[in-house]
Amino acid sequence: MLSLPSADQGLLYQYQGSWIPPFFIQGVISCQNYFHAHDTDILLVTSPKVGTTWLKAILFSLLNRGRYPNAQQHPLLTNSPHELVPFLEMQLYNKKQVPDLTPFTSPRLFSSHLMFSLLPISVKDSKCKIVYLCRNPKDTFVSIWHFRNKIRANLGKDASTIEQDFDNFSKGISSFGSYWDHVVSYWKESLENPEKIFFLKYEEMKEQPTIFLKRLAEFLECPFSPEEEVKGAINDISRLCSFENLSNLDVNKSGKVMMADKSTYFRLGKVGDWMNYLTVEMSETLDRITKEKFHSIGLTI
Ligand code: PAP
Repeated sequence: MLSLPSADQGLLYQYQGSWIPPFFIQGVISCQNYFHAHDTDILLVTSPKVGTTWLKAILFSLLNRGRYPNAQQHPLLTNSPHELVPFLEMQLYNKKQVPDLTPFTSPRLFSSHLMFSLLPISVKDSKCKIVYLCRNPKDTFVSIWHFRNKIRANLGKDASTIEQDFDNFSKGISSFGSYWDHVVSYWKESLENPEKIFFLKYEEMKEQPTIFLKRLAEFLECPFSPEEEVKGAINDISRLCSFENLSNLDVNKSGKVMMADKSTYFRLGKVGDWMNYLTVEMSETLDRITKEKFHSIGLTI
């Protein structure tokens, strides 16, 4: 690993064209070597801080809706979404080179922060479906900055200024990124292979959760029946997984998951908080890069 180029004071290493935190590199390599996707698997892919925790809760609820008719006994009331839908490279394959996946029943639901080019070959070769979530780069960056400062505080380190972190992010140096290459890699694949990759935007999901929940269920081949719709099943899932509900559950207020306090995965959950943090110049820089990277391929965020 020491031979890999590093950045951000050794907090990121360049591996196969992506920036990976050193404590997850072994997990990335093991998952690339040993994870065998099933045709029925579902993989949620995101770059960090775009709403992964939210989509994990939504996908788990959607796929298991027949199993938990009693809302009082729903697993999300007693488990973090990250415990119910683990990351391949940061949780399962980071703990063990070949983890036991037998407890996961079909359809198995996992998640990953890996860029498309870094995914295990079997994910691409199988009929396994991918749900990709992206978020506008400004809110994503602000969320990353807050999260990293929480982690720094836990480690007894000084907070870093927004300017320091902005410089790296805008140069493409961010966990599992660059942010833009990550989004572009899945956007292009989703255009070529819409049956395999469903491309979702945080902002759209936030504005019309029930519409996108319905589309997600259709993509995953478990559409809501007319009876379910009448009973309000879509709204029930939307409410269960809302920021207000999940962030107020005791299970998400204490304890740790993936080295961070569970509460740090729930900060504000809003669109447009970047306006409270970025200067005009920073905002213009991100707009310019985003335009350069996204507009020619028809992607607007
Ligand atoms: P991860 O990549 O480390 O798993 P992720 O869940 O993607 O983190 O990002 C956390 C962001 O999602 C936070 O955004 P913020 O800092 O701008 O507030 C968090 O608040 C937001 N988030 C978590 N749960 C929800 C939810 N249920 N609805 C909307 N946003 C949410």
